[in-house]
Amino acid sequence: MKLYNGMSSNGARVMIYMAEKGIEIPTHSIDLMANEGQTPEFLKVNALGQVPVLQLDDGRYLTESVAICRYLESLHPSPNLFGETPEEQAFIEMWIRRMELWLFNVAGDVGLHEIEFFKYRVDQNADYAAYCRRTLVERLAWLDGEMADGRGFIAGDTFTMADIIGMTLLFIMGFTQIEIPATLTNVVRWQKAMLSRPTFPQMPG
Ligand SMILES: N[C@@H](CCC(=O)N[C@@H](CS)C(=O)NCC(=O)O)C(=O)O
Repeated sequence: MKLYNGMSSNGARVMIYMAEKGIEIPTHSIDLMANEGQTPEFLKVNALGQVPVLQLDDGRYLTESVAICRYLESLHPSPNLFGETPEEQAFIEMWIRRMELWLFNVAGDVGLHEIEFFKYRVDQNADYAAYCRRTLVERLAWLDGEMADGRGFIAGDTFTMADIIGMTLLFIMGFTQIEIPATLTNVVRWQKAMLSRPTFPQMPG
């Protein structure tokens, strides 16, 4: 297997996942800041020009960070990060989707619509970016209510893939300088725990 990866929030999901599991895979680094994702050579790997991509031993290219982690989980089931029982798996899946679709994507859109580098990726819209900033804080307040039962992690009492999505959410919030309001004490407690994990990605530079 070979991993194509680069410094990015979605790429970080796979890096954190592998570090948490102690998995090592030869990695081909793609310099996204130098637009290496758009070279004809890399577009043959992923026509969307995005990382991460896992090349399987039969040559096929598997994209999508969560699909890659799920595949690695089936090869390396322990420690378990996607749940064991049908109920654990279903609730972790629920939280993976909530963290990604409800929180991470809106935070990602702040970056896409505000950061100069992305101006060739989307038609940047400052009003939409401001809406995403407000919406993210409202949704973090929702998450705080969900976590008011005192759980240590997003999906319950153990660290799972849903926390990894959350770590990459915190990572992009660092880039876009969005702070969690101190009143959201449950989310702040979880944030502190995530930031202190040795696998939390370092900001570049
Ligand atoms: N849904 C995909 C998203 C992948 C994605 O958006 N990757 C971004 C980095 S976070 C990328 O490679 N962008 C390349 C570019 O904009 O040049 C996943 O979860 O892997």
